Amino acid sequence: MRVPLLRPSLLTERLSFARRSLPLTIRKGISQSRKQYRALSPFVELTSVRHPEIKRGSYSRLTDKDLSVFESILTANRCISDPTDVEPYNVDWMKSYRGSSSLVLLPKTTDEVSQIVKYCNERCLAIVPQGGNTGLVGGSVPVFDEIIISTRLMNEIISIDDVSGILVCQAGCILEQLDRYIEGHHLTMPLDLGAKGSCHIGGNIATNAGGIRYLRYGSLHGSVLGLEVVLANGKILDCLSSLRKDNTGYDLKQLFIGSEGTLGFITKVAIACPQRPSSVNVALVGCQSFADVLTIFKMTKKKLAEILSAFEFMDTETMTSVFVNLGLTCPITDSPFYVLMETSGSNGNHDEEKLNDLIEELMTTGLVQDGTIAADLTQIKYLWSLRERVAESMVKDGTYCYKYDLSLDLSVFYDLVLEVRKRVSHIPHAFVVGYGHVGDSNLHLNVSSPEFDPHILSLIEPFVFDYVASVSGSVSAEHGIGIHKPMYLRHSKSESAVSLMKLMKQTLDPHAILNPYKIFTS
Ligand code: FAD
Ligand code: 2HG
Ligand code: ZN
Repeated sequence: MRVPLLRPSLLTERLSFARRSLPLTIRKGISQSRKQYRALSPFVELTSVRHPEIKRGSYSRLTDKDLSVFESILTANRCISDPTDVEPYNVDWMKSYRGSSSLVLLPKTTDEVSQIVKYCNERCLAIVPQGGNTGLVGGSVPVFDEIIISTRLMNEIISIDDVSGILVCQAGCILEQLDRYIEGHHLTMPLDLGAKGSCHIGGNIATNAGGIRYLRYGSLHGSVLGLEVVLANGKILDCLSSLRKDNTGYDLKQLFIGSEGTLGFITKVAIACPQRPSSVNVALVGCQSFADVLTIFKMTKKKLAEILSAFEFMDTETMTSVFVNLGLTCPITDSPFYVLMETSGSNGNHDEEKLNDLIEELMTTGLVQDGTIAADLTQIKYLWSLRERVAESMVKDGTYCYKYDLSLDLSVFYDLVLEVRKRVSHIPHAFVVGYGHVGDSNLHLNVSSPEFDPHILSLIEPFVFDYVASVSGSVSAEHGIGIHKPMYLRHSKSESAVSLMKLMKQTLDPHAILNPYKIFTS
């Protein structure tokens, strides 16, 4: 059923679609049997069993004496060793990776992290830094018995400067809580992502997270001004500058941004926060083809220019996943593709006029058939939830989700989704969706199935990574390499670059105690 919610004549009225409950067309469905299967298999296989090719390094094994040293640094209640309490820290958000650590440490201060890491280095005990454990490449959980050091209690806001917009805080602050805090100062965090309610700013920096406002605020390589990092030998590296400009030699903090916990443990962060926009508009439109998505993107950039703050796309299978698995509904249905666009500015009338003009033009030219503009904050949040909750819907869809976050030239961007769909078309329960940050040329390709199936994996990998390499894309646009992609690192990095990366790793972490088995194959 097509509901023409947005017509040029209605543009200024705004629509209260949230009150409507629309009948939805469900296409290739997520069967009941799949849901039952999921309920029956909560067990997550150990990564070391699923990947027997990964061999445990020659690290020491944890002893009672080690535990008492950690207890003397932290007190006993911040050393978690009860297996039931340790278990959630051993399993990643997707429930795809599971380690067998027997100890989680919860430091509160940099000095405590420094003492712990120094001791681990001397004893050759491997460790995994962990933030909100929302990472999507298995980087935040152990493979074997690595000790987990969580930033959960390192959540102090140190300072906020109203004039410069610079925030200094500990690494364990939750992204959404930081954003709420600085809202009172008319500032906003320069990144936003679906995991904001759980992910830590230290984890965001360690993964160089992208997210939905990358288009507007750019990379953390630009907004992070300073870092404090505990190195593998326990020494504290003070690069916590809060200067916008500083050209005194090598910019060392950059090394740790996106290093996935393999070069140092981030303890404090200085980050530049932009002015919070006072006017935000969100529109969701439907169109017929991916080529139309690109034409809409071009027109949107031209028309909205400086107020454009997000441009995301979802294919119809993606929408089916959020409808079926999360019970969400949408004011527009039956479109092969959907685009969610957002404006952020300081003049409501001006921004609305620009957005309305754009939508009117998109409809007049026939590029867009259906669409809606959110009328208030509740509707803005609702429209965003259709996009931000895709990852959650795909984990609910099947027990296992094969995830890819790829940088691809827009000219070949969606072809890969079609190719993968073809490759698994004979598997009844394999469900393929394509969505993502099209404004940043970042495709999210997800395939779900009731359980981890090596056959399905063999149909997707290495095909996907080979394809990406053949068109000079990147095997990771934003989630990182983690434990999922070390053997594909060279698909996107030259041999000379990998050699220098390894040299840096050896120099900074000679005993390789920091997050072993991640990024590199050996
Ligand atoms: P964790 O998952 O705990 O750790 C991630 C990595 O960082 C690990 O390798 C870990 O060892 C390391 N690490 C963590 N803390 C530290 C530290 N203090 N020092 C050194 N290393 C550390 N990612 C995006 O880029 N864009 C998105 O839009 C996006 N959306 C998401 C939506 C959902 C629903 C989910 C579940 C995830 C999403 N992600 C996204 C992935 C994930 O949220 C990000 O990678 C996030 O930045 C990870 O933060 P975290 O605190 O959970 O880190
Ligand atoms: C997003 O943009 C995240 O929603 C998650 O990066 C993507 O789950 C995924 O594949
Ligand atoms: Zn993303």
